[in-house]
Amino acid sequence: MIGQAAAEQPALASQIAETGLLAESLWINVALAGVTIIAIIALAREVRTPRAQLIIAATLFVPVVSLASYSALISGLTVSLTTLPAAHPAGGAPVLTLWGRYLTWTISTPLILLALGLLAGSNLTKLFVVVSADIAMCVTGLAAALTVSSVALRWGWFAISTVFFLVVLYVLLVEWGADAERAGSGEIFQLLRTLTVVLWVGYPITWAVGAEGLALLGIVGSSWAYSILDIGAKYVFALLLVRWVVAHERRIGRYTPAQSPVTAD
Ligand code: RET
Repeated sequence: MIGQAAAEQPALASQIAETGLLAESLWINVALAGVTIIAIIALAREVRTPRAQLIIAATLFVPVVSLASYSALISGLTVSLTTLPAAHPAGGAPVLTLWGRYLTWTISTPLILLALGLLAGSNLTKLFVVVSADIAMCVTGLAAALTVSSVALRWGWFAISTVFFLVVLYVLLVEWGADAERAGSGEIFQLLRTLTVVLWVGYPITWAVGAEGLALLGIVGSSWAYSILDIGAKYVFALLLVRWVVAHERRIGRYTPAQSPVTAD
């Protein structure tokens, strides 16, 4: 089994390299993740306040994870040939599934939310809930992509993942907005939240219309859609956030996380 997997890896890597424009959709992210890492380090080199450093560290690991994720896809490591159920629009024959994306989102998206939550001055409870819901969203999204027993079960996983996504959206839109106003980071938080919400909604849409779902987009189209969303949701997001934190380091140092009201029991 292991021997077979090892033998498949070079074949999968060459299939990616030889499928028109697929490899390019991956390499562009390797390059941009690299540029973003260097830019963050250069921008943040003088930051000394621990809270600002923490926000920047969380943000820095977003392109770091992305670089690893895209390299794993290009290597053929986190890619499989999957035979989807016959009832699926792309069913019957083996198709390339880039499932590594869903796997690595379980690491990169919590980092994005950690940075946003710290920026908003969130309390630990909300941070815990949002990160847990987010990880659950990614893991059930991975299950949706890898389930081949029936098309209905694939969409069932998609629906479960969407419920977790709604929890994430609720905290972002309702809870953290108010926290950020109190913390004095309202303006940048609104901007990053809008960017995040608009782009993140694009991921389930891409899943639904892309190769995993209705197959209106093929493998290459789906991969480009995710890659373009990633450029905004990770690199543009990270650079905007770090630039603001560097310019407002002292204000961030004065934050105290919002406390839940203490009630006597
Ligand atoms: C899936 C399919 C199942 C339903 C939902 C999804 C949502 C995915 C999201 C991904 C965000 C990814 C980011 C990655 C950056 O590294 C799993 C596509 C709701 C919101 C921002």
